[in-house]
Amino acid sequence: MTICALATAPGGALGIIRISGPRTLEILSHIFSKDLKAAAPNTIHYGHIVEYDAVLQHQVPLDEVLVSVFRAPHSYTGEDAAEISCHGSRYILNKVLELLVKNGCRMANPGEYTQRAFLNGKMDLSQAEAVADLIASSNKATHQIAISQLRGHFSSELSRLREQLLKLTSLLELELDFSDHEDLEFADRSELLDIANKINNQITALAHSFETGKTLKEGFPVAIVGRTNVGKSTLLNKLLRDDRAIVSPVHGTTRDTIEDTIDINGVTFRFIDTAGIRQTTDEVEQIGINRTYTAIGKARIVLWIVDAEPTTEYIQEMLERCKDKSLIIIRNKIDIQAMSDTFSISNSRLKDFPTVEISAKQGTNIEKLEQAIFASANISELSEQCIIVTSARQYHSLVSAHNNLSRVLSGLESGLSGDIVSEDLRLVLDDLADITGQGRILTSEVLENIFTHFCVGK
Ligand SMILES: Nc1nc2c(ncn2[C@@H]2O[C@H](COP(=O)(O)OP(=O)(O)OP(=O)(O)O)[C@@H](O)[C@H]2O)c(=O)[nH]1
Ligand SMILES: [Mg+2]
Repeated sequence: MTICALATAPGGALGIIRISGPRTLEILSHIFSKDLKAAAPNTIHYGHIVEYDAVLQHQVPLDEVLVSVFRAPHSYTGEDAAEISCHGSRYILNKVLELLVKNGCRMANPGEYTQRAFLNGKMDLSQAEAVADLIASSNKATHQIAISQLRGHFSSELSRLREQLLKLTSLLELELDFSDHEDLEFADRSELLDIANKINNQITALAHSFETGKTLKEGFPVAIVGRTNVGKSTLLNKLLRDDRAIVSPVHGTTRDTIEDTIDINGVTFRFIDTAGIRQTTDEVEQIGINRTYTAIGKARIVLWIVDAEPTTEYIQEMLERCKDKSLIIIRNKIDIQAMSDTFSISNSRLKDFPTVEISAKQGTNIEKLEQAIFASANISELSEQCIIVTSARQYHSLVSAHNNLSRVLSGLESGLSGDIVSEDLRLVLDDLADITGQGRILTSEVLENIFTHFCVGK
């Protein structure tokens, strides 16, 4: 079936309509001023989209366009395909789509072009998912991950793992083949264990990268916490360069959490301003403070703001709450008060945390703070080759591979017979194959799940 869709967002100066399928050029020829049926691959044709006017009884031009022609298999989908660059008028674009449908096209489903590209072997499933990530990428980090996956770095890593698994399988088979010959030694199981362990480590590392991938997509959560009136909301506004939260000298101004994102060095951080921590009998304020604790729980990085030396009990409480977080201590309001220099020294428990002195109000040292936040996120420079798993589907396959491989490992350790271990090994291979979709029969449900998240036209 030949499909068509608008590939660009409405409202621009130009609009691009994509067509793909065996009848592309024939259908186009009905509505274009030139016959394109014999058009050469990778050529661009200038002309008019025309429609028949029943009153005038002849064809009238609808728009002046450029048509790019691609021939199978050298197109995005692997089929005959074309792109019409029209003027961006909603009327024109709808009309062209209407004409295409009238002449035999069907409107494409979300992601249908990419789905066809996958089915025609132009890319594997992990690359197809990277296409959606690339379109959705909003910062340097997520762009880098998507482009790396699209270029097949993840796929090659998976095929390396597959090779090692096949090696393991053949060593096990060797063991089986010779097990009847009592005078021959079995394949050395410690060597097999060694290989299996290495594969398992690589799979685990890939599965772990999902957490980072998710965080990079959604933004690193950074909670801004401290006592009332220390300048948390002022700092949030400064970081966002926007008057987002109410600032006032009244203690307990912020009741609810307020959050928004900014990019630092191409990575998105999500800042969460919270209610100030203090003893209170106000019921609503207490709910707000409980939310502050929840925000700390969810954060990766905590900015703890102080405008005076904190008490021992307060330090104890905060360190307890921020146990597994990256903690940055911020001394605010340096414009009005030089805090006692002994503050970080006298409290030896705070000595090892990065400390930044700022004036949130005047914007002093905000950039220094941003760099401290970036450093705390501990994102090693994302290289061009970096592999970070961003799809939940891929993550689940990796977890399943890890579980099956764990059974292989314990089977090898406990001296289980080779054919039983091989069974589990086969499951690991299947799990990895699920990620790329290669050599697997995928149900239409699986495919639909992947491609419905795409936009129409991609
Ligand atoms: N001089 C000076 N004043 C500041 C600075 N930062 C904040 N303030 C003032 O301190 C007061 C409290 O600021 P907020 O940002 O509302 O403090 P908060 O921590 O959000 O307070 P709560 O929401 O009540 O917990 C306001 O009057 C701010 O103008 C600073 O760096 N220097
Ligand atoms: Mg506030």
